[in-house]
Amino acid sequence: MASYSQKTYAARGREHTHPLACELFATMERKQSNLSLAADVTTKAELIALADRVGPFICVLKTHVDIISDFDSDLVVQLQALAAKHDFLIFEDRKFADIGNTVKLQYGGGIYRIADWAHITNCHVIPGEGIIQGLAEVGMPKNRGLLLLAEMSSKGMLATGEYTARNVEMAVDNPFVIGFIGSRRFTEARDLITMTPGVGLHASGDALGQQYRTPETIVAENGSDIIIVGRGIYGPGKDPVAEAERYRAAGWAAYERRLQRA
Ligand code: 6AU
Repeated sequence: MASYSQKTYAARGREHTHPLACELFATMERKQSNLSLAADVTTKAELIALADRVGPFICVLKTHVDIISDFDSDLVVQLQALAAKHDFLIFEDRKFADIGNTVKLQYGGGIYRIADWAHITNCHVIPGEGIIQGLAEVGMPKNRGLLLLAEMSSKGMLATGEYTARNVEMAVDNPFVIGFIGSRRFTEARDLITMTPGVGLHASGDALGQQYRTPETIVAENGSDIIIVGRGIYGPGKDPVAEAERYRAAGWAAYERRLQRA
């Protein structure tokens, strides 16, 4: 059987069993975009302005709501309006890491009420499978999806070997999991989506251990599905609209090259 990474996003969207994954693939195809913006800005106004400008070029807006100094429920309303206006999904990069009972409370409640508005979130499986079960109890009824952090992009990261392999086993077994954060396609057991951070066309890293690879390496060679780009788009001196279109085009061209190789 051909690898899922050799099929079109459109075909994968038609065949997927998770409605959110179907929606994501359909969005990618409609917008010809496998680009997710990592919007690591620290005020409500900056986040809304950036999402509005870059929205036309992305399939997923990735947020860290706990870095927003003036977070309030109106931000969520505005982000949802922008998601509808520009046709993208929202991924809150919460990286849950506690026992099932605690993450249920963190995901569904608190100030942020993440499960009410984020289509996608992610977790570390360091506590064992209970974390996925806890998150699924809150997220499944709302048609949300979960990504497991099978690998990380930073220098010296510890998610390797057996740990990564256990992530893959847990993902295959749980219908709430739609994919991974990692650098490559991990399994053909079912169609799990890989989203890859640490993508940059120019820089090789930052002063705090981040490491960058190109869309060509990640999508065309490694078989990952979505590139996550932050400072490459909105960093100092950058024009976010021009950079977003550059990364969208580079990500999509790498996907088309991958299909040609199939
Ligand atoms: O492009 P950057 O370096 O400005 O931003 C990368 C974004 C940040 C990180 O929190 C996130 O990607 N990230 C993640 C995610 C998405 O879970 C995992 C990882 O291993 N490395 C990483 O940078 O918002």
